[in-house]
Order: sequence, then structure tokens, then C-alpha cells
Amino acid sequence: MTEIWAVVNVTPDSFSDGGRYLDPSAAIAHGRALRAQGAHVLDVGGESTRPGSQPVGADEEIRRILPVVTALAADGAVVSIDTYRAATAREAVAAGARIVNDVSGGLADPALLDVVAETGATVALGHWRGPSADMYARASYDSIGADVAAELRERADAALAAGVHPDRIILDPGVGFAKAGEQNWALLRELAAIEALGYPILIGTSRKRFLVSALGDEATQDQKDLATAVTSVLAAQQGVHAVRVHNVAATRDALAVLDAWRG
Ligand code: PMM
Repeated sequence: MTEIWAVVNVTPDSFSDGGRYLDPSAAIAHGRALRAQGAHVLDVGGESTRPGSQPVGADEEIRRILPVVTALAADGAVVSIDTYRAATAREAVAAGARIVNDVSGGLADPALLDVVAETGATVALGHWRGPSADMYARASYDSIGADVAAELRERADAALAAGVHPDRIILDPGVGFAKAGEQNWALLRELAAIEALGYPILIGTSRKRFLVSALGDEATQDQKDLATAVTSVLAAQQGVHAVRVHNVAATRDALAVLDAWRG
């Protein structure tokens, strides 16, 4: 069964839900609602990684996420912390998060992998080539599937070297991170190269800009949510472990249709 990871952003400037849940009680209520809709993991983030966004710093990030992680973990939810900072990961795991979701794959803050190893958390390692501000300058590949797979293998090896148990590593090809437009579709076509590394795969396509090349520039959020439900099904057919989405109900229904089709 494909896991649904729900995006719980506690930020003023994320792709699509920025600002709506900056208030901790609103973010907690949102996380609870997404869990009731069928989310298996609540992925709490306190800093936007959207193209061109500005970093907020560890203190502010921790201030934003801590009450949300604490409350959702106390509910019994499986909570993931979406951060590339070791300090934030440490605080979040102490507050009950079981997964550290690092879009930089441990590159932005090398101490993060030590925190994961020390705490026994699971880590999701994203494919990343540098900060969002100028990531498109690094979007050059010989063969995107093979290149991303090779770079993710290095990140998994770094996690193992830090002492992370191999069963606690998930890899994410990083849709939208140092990849422009069509490169994202090419990467999704070549997922088998990443699956061949032997780790569970997490995919985040939800509401991302590259979807407009299928939908048109004027695509609404509802259209992007429908497209995300479709990419969730296609990813599930490829055998991915998890999809990270904003609209949990749409992806839940889409995956239920796939289950019914499979019988
Ligand atoms: N994308 C965003 C943030 N975190 N984490 C993982 N593992 N994979 C992703 O593709 C990913 C991520 C983009 O920002 P959003 O929270 O506004 O969707």
C-alpha cells in the first residue's frame, strides 16, 4: 500500500497554502483533519523551500514547528519534520517526530545525519543541488534518472557512514529541486533507476509548477490537485513507498480506485 504523507506547512510563504496555518492552533487542526482524511504521516515544515524563498533561521523554524509537532505526536500521529537543519531535527524528534524529511539529503547541514543516527529516527533524503534561490542554475544533467540515482546513492552512503540503519532510509528524487519543467517529467519516467538503489521511494509532486506543462499556465489549485491525484496513482503503479501531498482526500480516493482496479 502506498503511504500518504500530508503537507502541514507552518509558513507564511509556501507554494500553495502559505500563511493559512502560521498560527499553531490552525496548523494543528489542519494536521488533525488531514489525518482523519487518511494521511499516514504528517509532514510538518516551518520554512518554505519554494523557488526564490528566503531562509528563516533555526530559531524561528523551531518556534514555528515545535507546538505543532508536539500536539500531533501526542495524538499518536506519525509525524515527520521537514527540515534541513540538525538543530530543528533534534528538537522535533525530542518532541515526538519519528521521521526527518531533509530535501537536501543531508548536504545543507552535515550534522543532520548524526542527529538521525543518534536518535534512531527514519530519514527521507531528497535529491538537491543547492538552495532554492538559484537552484535552476544547477539544473543540468547528462541523463537525469542515472544522474539523480548516482547522487542519491552518495547521500544514502553518507547516511550509512553516519550510522543510520539501512532500514531507516527513504530516498526522494526531489521533483522541482534543481529541475526545470520537462526535466521533472523525464525524471518521473526514469524512476526505475532510483528504485534500483533498493530503498523505499517518496515522491512530492503536489501542486508543483511543472504540472502546468500538462495543464496549461492558467491551471487552478483544484486542477493541480487532480493532477497530483493522477501522479499519485502513476507513482503507486511504479511501486513507490509514499507520496507527499497537500490534498489528502483526493489522493486517498485516487489510490482507492487503483486498489479496486487491481482487485
Ligand atoms: N517538496 C517541498 C517541500 N518538502 N519534501 C520532500 N521529501 N519532497 C518534496 O518534493 C518536497 C519536500 C516543496 O514545498 P511545499 O511544501 O510547498 O510543497
